[in-house]
Amino acid sequence: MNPPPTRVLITGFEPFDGEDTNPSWEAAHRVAQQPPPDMTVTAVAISCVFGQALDELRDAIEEKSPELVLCVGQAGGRTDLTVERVAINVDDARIPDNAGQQPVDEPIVPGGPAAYFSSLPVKACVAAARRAGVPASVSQTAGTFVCNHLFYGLAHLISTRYPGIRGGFVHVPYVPAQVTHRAAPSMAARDIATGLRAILVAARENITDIRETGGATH
Ligand code: PCA
Repeated sequence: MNPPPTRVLITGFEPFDGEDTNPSWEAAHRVAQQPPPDMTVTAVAISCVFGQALDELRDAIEEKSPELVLCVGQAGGRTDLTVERVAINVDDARIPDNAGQQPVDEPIVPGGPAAYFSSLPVKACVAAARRAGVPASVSQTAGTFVCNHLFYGLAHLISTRYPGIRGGFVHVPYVPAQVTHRAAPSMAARDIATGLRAILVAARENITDIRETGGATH
């Protein structure tokens, strides 16, 4: 008998910073509609609001009992899918969130660890996206806005309440419709979704990471 399908929660964000769309949600939605083989994927849209984003994530985890969680966010200006290595315990917002909050140098979890590493095999995820024909790389920083906030909150939940879950974060470029009037890199939502599917499969199949360079000199 086949094992039951892997339960996956994928999240994307609502638009922020005056944009009409958020590629992370466009792609997450596509992955849920056409999941990889042997996975059931639920997509949840997360508010771009400090605090509230974590409440929504916790509710979704409680409701869906996922085994794998992949949170996705827009990183406008990046050229490829970037699998985040580390989440840090600080909110430092360059722009207000969608509720007008703009925290500066505040801990996400007071007294919590300075940082958490992704519990996904980041190198294997990058390699899998590349094999699927989608540009990807490791990122050493998820920033200090709501995406890092959500990633840190996810890692803290896993560490303190859900040790059986593995989860991580991927930043994605703009979609073409967002850059028709400016010189910035973009990637079609269909291609982003293809990369995310490959990342999910790699995350399920690789409990330990592969050894491959993915570092940066700066
Ligand atoms: N990107 C922002 C927050 C929401 C999103 O999609 C970030 O990188 O923090």
